[in-house]
This record gives sequence, structure tokens and C-alpha cells, in this order.
Amino acid sequence: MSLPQSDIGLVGLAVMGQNLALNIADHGFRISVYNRTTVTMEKFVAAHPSTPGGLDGQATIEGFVASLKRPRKIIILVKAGAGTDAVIDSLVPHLEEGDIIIDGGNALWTDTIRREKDLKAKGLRFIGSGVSGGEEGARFGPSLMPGGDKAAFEEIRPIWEAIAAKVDDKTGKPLEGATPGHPIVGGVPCTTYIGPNGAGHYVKMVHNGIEYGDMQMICEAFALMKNLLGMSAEECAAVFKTWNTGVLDSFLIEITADILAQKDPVTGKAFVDIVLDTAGQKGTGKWTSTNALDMGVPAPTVAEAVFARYLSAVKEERVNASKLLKGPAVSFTGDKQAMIDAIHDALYCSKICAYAQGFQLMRTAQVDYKWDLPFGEIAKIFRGGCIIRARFLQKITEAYQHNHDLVNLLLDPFFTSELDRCQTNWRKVVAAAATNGVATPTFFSALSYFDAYRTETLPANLLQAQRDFFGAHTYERTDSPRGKFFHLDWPEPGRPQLEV
Ligand code: NBP
Repeated sequence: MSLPQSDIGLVGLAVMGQNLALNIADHGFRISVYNRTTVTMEKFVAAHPSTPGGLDGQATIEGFVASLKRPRKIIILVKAGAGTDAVIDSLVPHLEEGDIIIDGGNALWTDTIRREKDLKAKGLRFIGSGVSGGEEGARFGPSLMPGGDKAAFEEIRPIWEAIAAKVDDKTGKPLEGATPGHPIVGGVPCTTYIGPNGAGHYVKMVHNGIEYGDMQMICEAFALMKNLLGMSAEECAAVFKTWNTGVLDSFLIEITADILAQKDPVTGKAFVDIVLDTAGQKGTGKWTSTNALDMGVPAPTVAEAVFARYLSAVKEERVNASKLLKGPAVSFTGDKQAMIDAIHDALYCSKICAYAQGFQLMRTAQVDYKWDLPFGEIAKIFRGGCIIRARFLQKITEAYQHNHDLVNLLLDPFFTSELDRCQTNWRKVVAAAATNGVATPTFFSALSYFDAYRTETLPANLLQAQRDFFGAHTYERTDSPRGKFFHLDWPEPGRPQLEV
């Protein structure tokens, strides 16, 4: 008796692939699975003999493709880059016109644009879908950001909506409590069609850039509590736990509270104190920052978060420098609780700026790539499943629902008033950090971004005059229409023309 054909197939059975396959099977879809190293596939299938939809392990690409219903839908979840291209190349000879390949890896969006174009020429349809939420998200509900062929997305939509994280649309809160074989029923799925070709992977990249900012900001809040206020990890954990009940309520604040409360099983010390202070990265924050520079979009806070990881990585240099470069003696004598509240507000305001920068990037990219990104929907699908899920995303959704063409998130009335309400505390924290020599690069950067953005006349007038002086780069005049350029016939250096 021949086995039934599968609804969908998946190539790549590492952490993400295994968990996503189980999530799909839990929703009653039959799924064929293939992995380059066959034994990984065999062990995986053997470990999960009965799932609601059923797993069909295949040892060859030919058998894998033959096991799928037409048009075939194949998810690739392998190491992004050359691995993805290798899998596509191995699949293509066995596919037929109209079949759909879905890349769920963290692909560079320009690679997705190239792949979509190449596959279209071969009659195949391609979806580049951001998948966020790590292992847990893949297993019980990720945030999914699909871009590419719209009609192809409509064919995978039932599966994508079934496996995505779910939120309560009114409160914006993720629906939790899924267990193996018992997925969440109801709620609004955290997936929506993002746009053509590389749009989904672009949005996923920006999501990761914001995530870099979010994580670094939380670390700076911790650094201030620890180094300025002399608080223990346990005391900091209690503060983060409280913060998680207010405007900062988010996955990252929640896990930070858990991490800071965790003891090291070997020494019994606070776990965070035995983790070496060098942070790794996989490159999506760098991609976001490089893209910001390429497009000329100010996203300094995201970039600062990437640089903070680079600075953390030169541990030996820092240890040496700590003996040679002196800073101020840390002294805090004020009201401790008031400073904790101020740190809360500094984190909140900086976070608003990081999101504003991320949405600015998407806004510019959509013009360059001729996308029409659904910003309100994007904020909606970030509310559950993904690493940056947070209560305040509901406010971003509302901001874009009120005004799809919002120029900058900072200009939405809600965020304008929040920044107004909290900025005194934000400034107090940045000043205290500077006075006491506690490095808080993203708090500083975000505040400078905010101040520069709200400043009518920046010192760039002097800068442009300098450029005209030494390089005849021309300047625009304040008393002339924009776009009209002038050059001054500058006198010799040291001899400014004092009278005209
Ligand atoms: P990895 O990124 O560690 O990739 C391992 C998988 O890629 C294995 O199945 C491996 O097969 C396969 N593979 C490689 Br490596 N080169 C291959 C090739 N040339 N041909 C065929 N298969 C190849 O897995 P992951 O951490 O599960 O991530 C999968 C994707 O999801 C990545 O793009 C990642 O960036 C993205 N992602 C990961 C997370 C996360 O939290 N881990 C979150 C969101 C997105 P093998 O078993 O034969 O070596």
C-alpha cells in the first residue's frame, strides 16, 4: 500500500527545521522531511512516530520530491547562504512548473531577490519567509514574514496561519500554553503577506536589527543598576520582573528577569556573573546597519548595538585598558528608587527610538525596491512568536492604523507624548552614566538621535560650509529654495572676509 502524499516538505533538520516540522505536523499537515546527513533525519523521524499529521522521512531528494502533493511546497531551513543555494540546485531538476520553494532561513534579502528571479525564469515560485522566535517559536508558533510570489503565498497561507504564533487581537497579548500535539486554537496568527521578492527577508533583517538594539539597551539598564546603584543580580531580577508588568512588558524583559535570578549550578553564584562578557553575533545586525549606511537612513542606535558587541569581543584589550585608562570614581548618593524609575524611562525612550529607526529603514527600502509594506500589519505580527514581542507593539500597530504614511514613529501622538513624559528621566540617566563613567552607548545614541531629529537647525550648516571651503562642494542657502546650490569664492585660510 502506498503512503499518502504529503501536504508540504522540509529540507534541513537542525534545530529550526525539526521544530518547525513538528509544529506543522501538530496542525494536522502531513510533512515529508529530508536532511543532507541522512542519519539526522532517521533519528528525528524515529523519535516522533506519531504526530497528528505524520512525518515522512525521505533519504533521497528524488524520493522526497516524489512524496509531495502538487504543486509541491518545499521549505528550506538550512544554514543561510551557500547551503540554501546548494539545496535549491539539488531540488530544481526534480521540480515542475508552479512548484513552490520557501526559504525560511535568515537569508540576505538581496539573495532572496536573486533567487526569486532565477527560479521564476525556470517556472518555479519562491517565497522568502522570515521565521522569528528561535527554537521555541518554531515549535509552538513563530512570527512568520513571507515575501515573494503573492499567489504562491495564498497556497501556503493555511499552513502559515496555522503554525504561526497567535495573539489576542484586543490586548495584543500572545496566546500561550501550546504543548506537543496540542497547539493553540483561535487568536490572530502572527503572519501576513509582506510584499514581493525579498520583502519578507528584509523585514526579518530589520526585526533582528531592532532586536540587537533592544538587547543592548536592557544590558545597559542592568549595567547602571549594577555599577551605579551597586545592585546584585537578584535585586536587578526583581526590578525587571516588575518592569514586565508595565509598558516594557516583553519577552526580552521577561527572560532577563529569569536569567538574572538564575544561579550557576556549579558555583552557586549568580549565573550572569560567570558568563564571560563577550557577545557573539550571526550578522543580521551588521546587515541592518550596513544597509542603513547604504541607503542613507539614520539608524545609529541599531548600529551602536552592533558596535557594542564588537567592543565586548576585544576582551583582552579591555582588560589591559582597564588598568591604564582611568575614569571617574562611581558615586551615587540620590534616591535609589527614583534612579531605578529613571533607568526604566531611559530604556523605554531608547527603545522607541530603535523601533522608529527600524521602521524608517523599511520606509526607505520600500521606495528603493518598489514594495508597499504594511507597517501596521508588520507591527501586528511582531506581537507574538518573535524575540522582540512586546506589549508596546500594540501602540505601533495603532500608530500605523491611524496613519499608514506616518513619517516617523516619534511623530505619532502617543509616542510624542510618551517621549515628552519620560525624557527628563532619560536625560538624568544619560547624565549620570556620563558623570560616573558607565558605558551606555545605545541610551546616549538614542537620545542624540531624538535631539537631532527634533532640532530645526543643526550644525550641519557649518559642516557644509567647511566642505565648500576645502572642496568647493557647494551649499544651499537658507534664503533660497531647496535644490539651488551656491559656491563662495573663499579667501585664503586665516583671512576671513570680515566685511562685504
Ligand atoms: P543551521 O543554520 O545550523 O544549519 C544546519 C542545517 O543546514 C543542517 O540541516 C545542515 O545539514 C544543513 N546544511 C548545511 Br550547514 N549546509 C548544507 C548544504 N550545503 N546542503 C544541504 N544542507 C546543508 O540550522 P538552524 O540553526 O536550524 O537554522 C536554520 C536556518 O534558520 C538558518 O538560516 C538560520 O539562520 C535560521 N534561523 C535560525 C534561528 C535559530 O534560533 N537557530 C532563528 C531564526 C532563523 P547537515 O545536518 O547535513 O549538516
